[in-house]
Amino acid sequence: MLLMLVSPASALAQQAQRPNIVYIMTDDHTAQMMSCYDTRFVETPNLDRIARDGVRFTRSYVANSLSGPSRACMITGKHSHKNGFTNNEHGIFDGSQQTMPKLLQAAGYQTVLIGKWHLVSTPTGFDYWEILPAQGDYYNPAFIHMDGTQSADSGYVTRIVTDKAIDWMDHRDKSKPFALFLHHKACHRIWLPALEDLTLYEDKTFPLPPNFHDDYATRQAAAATEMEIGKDMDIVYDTKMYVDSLTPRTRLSDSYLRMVGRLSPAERERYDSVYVPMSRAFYERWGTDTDFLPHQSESSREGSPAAELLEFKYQRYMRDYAKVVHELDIQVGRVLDYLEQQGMLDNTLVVYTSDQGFYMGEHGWFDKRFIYEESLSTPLVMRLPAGYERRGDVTEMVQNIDYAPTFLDLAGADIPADIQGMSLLPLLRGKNSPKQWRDAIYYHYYEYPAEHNVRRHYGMRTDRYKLVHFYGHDIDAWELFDLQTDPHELHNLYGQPGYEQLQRDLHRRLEQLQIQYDDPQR
Ligand code: SGN
Ligand code: CA
Repeated sequence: MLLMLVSPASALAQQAQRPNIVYIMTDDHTAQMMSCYDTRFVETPNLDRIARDGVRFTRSYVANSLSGPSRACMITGKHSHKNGFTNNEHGIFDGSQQTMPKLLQAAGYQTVLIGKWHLVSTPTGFDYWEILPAQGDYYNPAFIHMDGTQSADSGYVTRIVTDKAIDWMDHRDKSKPFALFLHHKACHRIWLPALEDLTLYEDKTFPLPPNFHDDYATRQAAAATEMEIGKDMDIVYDTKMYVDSLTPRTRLSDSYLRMVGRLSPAERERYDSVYVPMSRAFYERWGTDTDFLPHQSESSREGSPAAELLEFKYQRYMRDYAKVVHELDIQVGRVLDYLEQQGMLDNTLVVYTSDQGFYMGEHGWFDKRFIYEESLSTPLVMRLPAGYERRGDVTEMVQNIDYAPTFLDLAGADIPADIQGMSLLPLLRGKNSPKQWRDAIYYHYYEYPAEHNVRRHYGMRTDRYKLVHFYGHDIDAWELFDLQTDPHELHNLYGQPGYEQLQRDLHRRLEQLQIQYDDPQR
């Protein structure tokens, strides 16, 4: 009989060799603003590095396109109705439930969370955490520590969060594998850039997306929203057109001043040296009574004042967002460099994703929430540990409820039966796709009434079609899109002659998904 003896020391070595997980998640970063997904807008060489050396998911979706709910889906591997955190406004995450970080911990991983949390309750399942209060601040941000105290750090949030993460990795217990949840505030509204990046992109004119001028005909819920760049983006708060002596103080300008007011006098001077001259030129052109600015709804005929203002707001929005992405890209590069220098890259799964996608002018919008492509999608690129052969594009439909089972699978831990997502490891292990994969993903958004006025809806996306139901006491509207012939989702086909059979089939599939995921709302 052959007796295999494993000494405690070698068991320990084996433990330590299980792959680490560096799970970088940003806020509101969308694939249109990553050069490995879309070359129209910005350059993100470090994010592209992850995709180039690993995989890029081309059909990566969220289950509920909003920060808190999305994060709750990720750490539980369950849809919102199961993890209980359906919306930001009334939610408080029940941290006593089963979560992926807790299960990783039980499997012998060190777990750490740095940055945005946004689940209201105190984080559970982490050996160490340091989080931003609520949405956090870009400048000289405060952090909440494990003992409940708060203190502010000096500098720019994206850099500080990265510094803390690298510092933690440097001082960790090296006998164990780790899972680092590195969660940025960037690129959340109001897109305040690092002081080093203030002038970046100011000479660039960004192209308009093809569905920028959407009249929302046939889509009742889309027409009712308050997230249009033209009518809802605020000139002072969002586009930063503020001069002390000129701009009237409003609730939103007060919020803006509170955010930039975190800068020291010298920093503020540097900030103002870029934004104040721009603002002066703006008020010279338009006058100082912003209530009388032309609105997109008036008429955005080419050459009209409304069209000029709309274009101005779009360019300001794109430039500021791009500046924030630039710093993010640099900081992700620092993490990759650190892992490389430490010889850890080949034993680490590096994941880069966001809590949802975002509209960069598609449908004339900013913000997210809808099941329409740009916010249903979220960027997802991964650098794989040794032994995982897949490279290039992964085209299967994946969803953020899949991260929990994926990480558990990678850690060699059991995946509890009540987890609703699927481990992505079968997609990553070999050079090719597995034969069987899901044919549809399910989505449910709840936050209404709320900011941006997006109605509650649930729906499903298959490879080619999307079926959506907007519901509420005064709305009962269905939408159907053929993404192959209408990738910009402008033509609602629901109820149109010729689509009866398809509609019936999609209804049946949607109902099956609601039964499979046990969603009581149907
Ligand atoms: C804030 C923003 C909204 C945004 C939500 C949710 N307003 O309320 O524009 O939709 O967060 O964003 S702000 O004036 O406070 O910036 S989420 O990503 O956190 O869900
Ligand atoms: Ca978000």
